[in-house]
Amino acid sequence: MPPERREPGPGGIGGGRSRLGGTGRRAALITAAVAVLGACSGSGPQSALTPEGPIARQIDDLWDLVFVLAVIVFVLVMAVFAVSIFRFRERKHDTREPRQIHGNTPLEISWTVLPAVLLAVLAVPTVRGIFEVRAAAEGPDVIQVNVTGHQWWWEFEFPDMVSDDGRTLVTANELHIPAGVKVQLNMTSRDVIHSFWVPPLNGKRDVVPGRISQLVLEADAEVADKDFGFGPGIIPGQCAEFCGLAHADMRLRVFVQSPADFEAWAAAQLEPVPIPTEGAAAAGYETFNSTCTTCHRAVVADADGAVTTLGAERTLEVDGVTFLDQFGPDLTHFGGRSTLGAAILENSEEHLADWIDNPSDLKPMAPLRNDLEAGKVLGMPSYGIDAEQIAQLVEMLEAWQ
Ligand code: HEC
Ligand SMILES: [Cu+2]
Repeated sequence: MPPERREPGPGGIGGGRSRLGGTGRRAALITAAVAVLGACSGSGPQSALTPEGPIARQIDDLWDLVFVLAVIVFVLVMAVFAVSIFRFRERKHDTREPRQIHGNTPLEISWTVLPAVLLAVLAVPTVRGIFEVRAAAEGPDVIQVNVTGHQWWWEFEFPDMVSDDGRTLVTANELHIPAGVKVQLNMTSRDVIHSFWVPPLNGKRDVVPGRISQLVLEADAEVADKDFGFGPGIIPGQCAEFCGLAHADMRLRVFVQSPADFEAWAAAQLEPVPIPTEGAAAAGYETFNSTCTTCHRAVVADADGAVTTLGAERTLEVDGVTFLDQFGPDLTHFGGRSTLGAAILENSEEHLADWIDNPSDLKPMAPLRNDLEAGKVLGMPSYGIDAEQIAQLVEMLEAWQ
């Protein structure tokens, strides 16, 4: 009995004129063009494919290897596929039934064994890479940084950089590191799971409440002078784990500096800032003390050099390590930072005034749900401060370089 042959229906596969009308075809074309042209955009500053340090380079090299092998497999399989489609296509007037084949042992063995061998070969550098990339940094030169993830900003403390009077170096959202040196991040979260990611320096690592996760950053020596579009040595990064309302605005910047510049930066950060004694800034200081230090910390010195730390020092303990757990970013040297609101805005007087007026206008936050007693902070509230007081605060904060 001759096998039943089905005529291709209209619009079915091989149906000659497809149902894709002009619009559908145009949409398909545009989609394809966007996908293809997207590849021409060059790599942005947050690309893992442009590594700027040895650890990221190792990840990228592995990616290259997998990519090349995958392309070879893809091309081979597609070539066989295309040949089969062409050679065994349906021909007009040829209604013979094709030869029916059941099983081909050599073929089946080879398409089982070859991929297995390929995967085994790839497993060697992959597994080795996982261990090497995860390894904690060791040695006397390693710089330790304790990182606390907050909804929606980053708190950094350098536990080994201590002032004469015993204060550690504390900052937020902008992490300075020396080029060519391993920096060990010990990270935890005070609320939900975040993920620390600076693609050109290492892979991403989840930042989990109640746990310490580690990540080593290392930048090449020449990165300190390289400009990625934000100034020399400045590399953007961001939270890579959805963590609520302002997740997309939980960014950070890494400032890669020459070791000498880094030392100078660290020394300056450990210095207190002066308590303003006259003019608008002095009035700003009053407001700061009455309204802002509930959440923000600042290390100040009076004219005689007596140092005070404003704001409650809140900490949190994880596996024997003490992490900072302030309600808001440390503002001691805020004027010297280049960004505002977890690296979402340039730090300018206008932006700062707008921020103090109503932070939620600039960043989606939920301060109405704050419950400080329960330790819950979901953003900075608007305090209805008048324009003059805002100007005073701006003057004071921007002078705190
Ligand atoms: C209820 C706690 C709270 C109070 C009070 C508070 N803030 Fe904030 N502030 C925050 C939080 C939380 C952030 C971080 C927001 C973010 O980026 O997600 C912040 C961020 C900031 C920043 C940006 C810091 C940076 O590095 O990006 C500045 C500047 C600032 N606050 C100034 C003030 C001033 C001035 C006052 C007093 C008028 C004040 N804050 C009062 C909670 C508070
Ligand atoms: Cu986050």
